This record gives sequence, structure tokens and C-alpha cells, in this order.
Amino acid sequence: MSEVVNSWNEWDPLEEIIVGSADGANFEPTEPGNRPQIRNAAPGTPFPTGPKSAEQVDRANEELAGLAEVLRSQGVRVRRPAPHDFSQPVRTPDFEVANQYCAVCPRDVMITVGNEIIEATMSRRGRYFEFEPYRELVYEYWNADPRVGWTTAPKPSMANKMYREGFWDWPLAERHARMHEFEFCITQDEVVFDAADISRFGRDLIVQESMTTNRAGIHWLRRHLEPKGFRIRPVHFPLDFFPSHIDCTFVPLRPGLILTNPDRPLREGEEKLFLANDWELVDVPEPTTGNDDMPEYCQSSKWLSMNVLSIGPNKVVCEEREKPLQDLLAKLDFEVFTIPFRHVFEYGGSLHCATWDVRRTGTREDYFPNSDYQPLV
Ligand code: ABU
Repeated sequence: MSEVVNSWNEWDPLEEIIVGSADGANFEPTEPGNRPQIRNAAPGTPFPTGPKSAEQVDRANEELAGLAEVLRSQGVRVRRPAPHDFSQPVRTPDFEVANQYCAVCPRDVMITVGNEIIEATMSRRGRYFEFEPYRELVYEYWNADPRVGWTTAPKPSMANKMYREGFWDWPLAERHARMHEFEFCITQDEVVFDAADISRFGRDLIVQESMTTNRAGIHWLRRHLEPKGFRIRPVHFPLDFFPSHIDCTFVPLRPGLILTNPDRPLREGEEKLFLANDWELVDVPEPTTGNDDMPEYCQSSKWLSMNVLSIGPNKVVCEEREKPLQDLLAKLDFEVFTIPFRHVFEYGGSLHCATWDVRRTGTREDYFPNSDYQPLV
């Protein structure tokens, strides 16, 4: 029997995937790890709280169903998260938050590393229990195949001391001054990472240091995965002042090809690893929508444009309005499937974010044979 859980990179031919759901979604709470704002609203306008409207949920669900349909048409088995009441508060000895968020973006929470499922620590209070809608599926995979590994990363306290209080109020000049220190809203004392800060390249995991993943989180990934033969390679994008999740910045599409974000170059010197191993870094075109024209409750950047999903090394799903990117992908010899996905944007992601692949054909390959890597032990 072939492995039930098997996914080593972002591009091998896709067999089974979880597509998120907007059912029961709430507005993300304001908390030390997140200060959501209504786009183009007067300063001080409060961000809504509690459940999203039926209309907001239905229109996102319609687009998520459209993605599921395209994937099924390509022979992919599509699974969905279980219902979850996100309007419930979370109260632990260290914090309290009035409501949770949603199950639209499984990518942020869950990652398949080969035959192992890892549940991320998460970095925000409203997302503390976001693994729950996926647990039934995890149990199903785990029961079906004794080769399936399942790891839940340590839960951080998310107490006030885990966050850098002034972060959200730093003026741009201070942000600029601190940009090479890579200090964001989370401190370095506890293990913190969101799964979407990781990009899988066979033996190598490229991990972004960000507002949602700290150096302790990257260190935990090293301690956990290096003994299994993986190499963990931190990367930095110093011109992104609010980095969160790597998949709108650095998007591998097949061996040798990474889509890159022209506004967010790699830290000087970090490109060498890729170039020395014959990876081409191709800047994507300007998104069709500027930051000011993104949906009013969307907290993500215009670069959701490049958050594409690979069905295989020559097939990709792209948002329907991103014609310049579609043209580039076609020029790069991809078959491009286009679907509307803009109503999903207010839930923090696009096509890659809204999915979690559990099975792709393929095995673990070394895509970086020319590198010196020093494991911890
Ligand atoms: N969740 C992905 C958002 C990344 C970005 O805003 O660029």
C-alpha cells in the first residue's frame, strides 16, 4: 500500500488535499499578536468582532467550492475541515480572547513533511485551537497507515510577555531602523511558528523569520527534523515590515523555479544557496489590485496575487483577475487554471493558504546538493 500521507515539496503531482471552509468564521480578534484594521477607514475605527455575516461566509464558501471542483476535475481527492464553533472564547491561565477565527486557511496551521503531519504552535491567541477542525482527518490518516507520523509542536503560553508590546505603534522610521534585527511582535523566549512560514523543497525546508515565526520556532524545527535527515534553512525578507507567511513572497513551482516578490528581495547573500543550486528566481508582475483596493476586512497584502497552488510541476491554479501573472506562468510552460477567489481574501489568504496538501506523488529529493550545512549535532 502506498503511503496515506506523503508530500515532500510544494509541486509534485497532487493526490489529496484539504480545502478550507468559511463555515462558522469570525472576525479575527484584536490581540497582542494582531491588530486588524479596516482598510481605508478613519484611524481609530474599531474592527468588527464576533461572527462574520452569512453573506460573507456564503460568498467565500462559493469560491472555496469552486477551488475544490477544479481540483476534483484534475483527479485530486478533496477533503474539508470539520465544523467548529469559532464564536467560542478561549480562556487559559495566561490569556483570554473573546472569539476564535476560522478554518479557511489550513496552510497556516498544518503541514505535511514527508510522511509526517505537524501541527504548528501558532502565534495568535484567536488561533490557539485552530487545529481542532483537522483532528478528525488527522486521526483518519493516522489510523489508516502506521507509517504516518503525527506531531503537535509545543503550545506557547501566548501570555503578554510573549509579545513585544510597542511593535504595532512603531513609526515607519523605527521599523526601518530595526528591519535588519528581524524583531517583530513576538519575542524570542518561546517556540513560536505558523506552518505557512515554511516552504518544502524535499530534504530542505526554507523557513521565514517573521511576525508569526521566531528564531526559537526555527530552532525547534531543526531539533525535531534534522535527526530525520532534513535541513532547515532560515530566510529573511528585510523590506517586508510585517512579514507573515512565506507564500506571498517566495513560491517554488517546480525544481529550478521560484516565483519571487519584487518588493521583498531576500536578505543579501541568502540568494547564493538558490543560485548555486541552479534555481531561477523569477519576479512576479505587479498585482492587478493595489493595497488600497483590497477587500476592506482583508489584512493581507496585494501579493496574495502570487499565492498560487500547484496541482503538479506543470499545472497551477491562479486567481482569475491576475492576468499578468497568468501570462507569465503560461510563458513558463504551465497549464493555468483560473478561478475567482477575491471573497476569500478577507480570511487572510488565497489559493495556497486555503489548502493543506497531504499527499503528492514523489519522494524526498535533494534539491541543494551544492551547500554546506551544519546540523546542530
Ligand atoms: N497569509 C499570507 C499573507 C501574506 C501577505 O500579506 O503578504
